[in-house]
Amino acid sequence: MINRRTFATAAFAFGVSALAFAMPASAQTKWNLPAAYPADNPHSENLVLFAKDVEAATSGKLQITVHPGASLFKAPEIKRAVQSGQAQMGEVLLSIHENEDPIFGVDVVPFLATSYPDAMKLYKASKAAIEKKLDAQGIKLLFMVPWAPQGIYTKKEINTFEDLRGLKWRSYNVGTSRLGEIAGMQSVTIQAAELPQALATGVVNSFMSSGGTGYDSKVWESLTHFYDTQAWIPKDATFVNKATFNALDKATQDAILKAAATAEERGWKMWQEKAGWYLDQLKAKGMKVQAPSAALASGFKKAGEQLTADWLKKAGAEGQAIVDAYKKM
Ligand code: PCA
Repeated sequence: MINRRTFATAAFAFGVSALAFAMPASAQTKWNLPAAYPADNPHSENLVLFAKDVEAATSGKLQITVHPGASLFKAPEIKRAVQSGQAQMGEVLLSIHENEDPIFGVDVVPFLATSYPDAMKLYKASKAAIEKKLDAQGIKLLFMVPWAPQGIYTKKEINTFEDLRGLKWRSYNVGTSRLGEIAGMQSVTIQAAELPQALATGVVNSFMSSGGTGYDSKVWESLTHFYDTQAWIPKDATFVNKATFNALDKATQDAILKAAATAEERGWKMWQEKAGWYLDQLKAKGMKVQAPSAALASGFKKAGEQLTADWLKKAGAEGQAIVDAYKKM
């Protein structure tokens, strides 16, 4: 005999599935895209344009809401949220996941690719491997967009690598935290969304990043110097849950892939155009923006060699093959 409760549950389930079947083919699908960086950062602006392109190409059938500033998920949680289907799409710096797989940190190997043309070559040399790793995690890579070359922010003049010793250093991935260790700094991992507060409260007094994140964090309110070391150009990845993507009809899949290709091209352009502007803004706010001294540059190069050796050891033959392919390009 069916008791009341079972019956009610079954009736409810039937009601829901009947409703699902009754949905017209033109029904809207709404997706969330948690993103890690502020709304007025080029990464987020590019994602909003991407979402608009998808919406237009699907005649409004697929609506993607971008949640910038790590407002829906914190930066280190975005990838897992997409992997587990809590969010359909996501965007974050890929190298914050280097601890899962060294290949995710290929673009933060120091001084390997420090100009945009070289960063693009390295991307081409590494893309297939990155796609494969993400695919094995149930994630489909859509596109990758760079930041600007990374430099060092401090609150005092730094003339040699040794001058960094003892500073309270903010790191954002394996490489920056290892760099802090090598330089004898007190390193603490803080993602960009929490950086303004960490600076304001004096939890950190130095970090490595782009002009973009310095600007986003109003760095001039706490720090005074920026050394343009151009150590590497890290990239953000935008990705989608693989099963969710595969369940879409072909036309919608194609619309996403086309918008992704457009967003990738646009994102690279946006950053190349804005990288210099960010440094000008830092100067306008009174910061000393300068090239590193020869002694700082050479000390930094040496630390970079150590980081490169660390990475090659972890990344093994697969990492070496990417570096070799890149160098041949
Ligand atoms: N900004 C991000 C990652 C690299 C960058 O330029 C950050 O500092 O967290």
